[in-house]
Amino acid sequence: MTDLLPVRGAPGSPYTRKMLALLRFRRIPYRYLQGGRESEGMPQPKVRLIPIFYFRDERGELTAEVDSTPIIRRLEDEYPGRSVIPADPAAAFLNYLLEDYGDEWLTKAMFHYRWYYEADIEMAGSILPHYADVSQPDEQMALAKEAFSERQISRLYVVGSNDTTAPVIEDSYRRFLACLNDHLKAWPFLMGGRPGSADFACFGQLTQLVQFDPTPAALAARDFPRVHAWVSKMEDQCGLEVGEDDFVDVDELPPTLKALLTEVGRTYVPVMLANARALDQGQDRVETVVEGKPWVQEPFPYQGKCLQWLRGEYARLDEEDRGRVDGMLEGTGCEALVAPPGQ
Ligand SMILES: N[C@@H](CCC(=O)N[C@@H](CS)C(=O)NCC(=O)O)C(=O)O
Repeated sequence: MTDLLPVRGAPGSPYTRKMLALLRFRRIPYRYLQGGRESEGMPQPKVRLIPIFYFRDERGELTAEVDSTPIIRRLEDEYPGRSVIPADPAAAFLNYLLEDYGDEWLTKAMFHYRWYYEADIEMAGSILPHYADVSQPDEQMALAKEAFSERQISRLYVVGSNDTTAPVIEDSYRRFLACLNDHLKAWPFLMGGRPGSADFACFGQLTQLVQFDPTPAALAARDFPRVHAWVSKMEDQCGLEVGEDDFVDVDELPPTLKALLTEVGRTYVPVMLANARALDQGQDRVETVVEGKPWVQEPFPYQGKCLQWLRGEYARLDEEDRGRVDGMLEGTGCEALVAPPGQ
């Protein structure tokens, strides 16, 4: 039997969709486990999140790993070819930053819309519990709907969705769609002529925002049909043939990517920095201003780590590539992410 890579996930999980589309593009043969029965006997990961990847360790035992960003880098080492990380270190930094923006900022819009508005709560609560097993009786599903919705709504605070931040999140979702729409007029992917991991990260969140949850999906279908089509096409890019030079050239950065970085600088940057400050100072509240509007949330330790990892990527660049990255970030607001402390 071919050695299929087992992956556990669910269709309503943006990170699952990120990774399945990436596996398809990379032509890595996998076995998709949906629900408990299919993954019986599999080891448990340290943190209970999906998607879960089951890799073999050096003794041939299965180990359960979560967290898509490092898993993507491991897949690059274990399965050569059709890379989603540009070979040019400066382009790889851009890709890393936009991947983190997708994973850590766009997910705020995803979680917010799903569990904030009545129509979206109703739809997600009714459908998502069926993904574990579609044959469960209706009565059981009605109970699951209640429990699942209550649990998710009670966790809105984790991503920082609340009455104060709702306008910031919603304005930024719209502006992101506009930026992506403009970029797609000239390029098939965020990273140029072939997709990078950043494309898959943004795609994953958009599978839910653009294709599932009624409030953000209606907005996208009405105003951004091009983005809607892009999301559908991204799902399976296994037929795309790619060349080494197809990633975007950061020394000739398309203005649409500069505009997207400027959008990242407006929202993700101040919130990631304020979160890191609150964590450093042991405060129990993150407070900042985004686009002239207040932002308040509880500190999010995982996103503090994300910022450290991003800074690690920057620190690893040699002097010349760091200069190229600095040139790319100049004037976007993203410089602050990697500025030396105290600046
Ligand atoms: N940083 C992780 C995030 C994964 C994540 O947040 N997964 C969500 C579903 S999309 C989850 O498992 N949440 C906990 C739960 O549903 O119980 C990654 O990139 O894989």
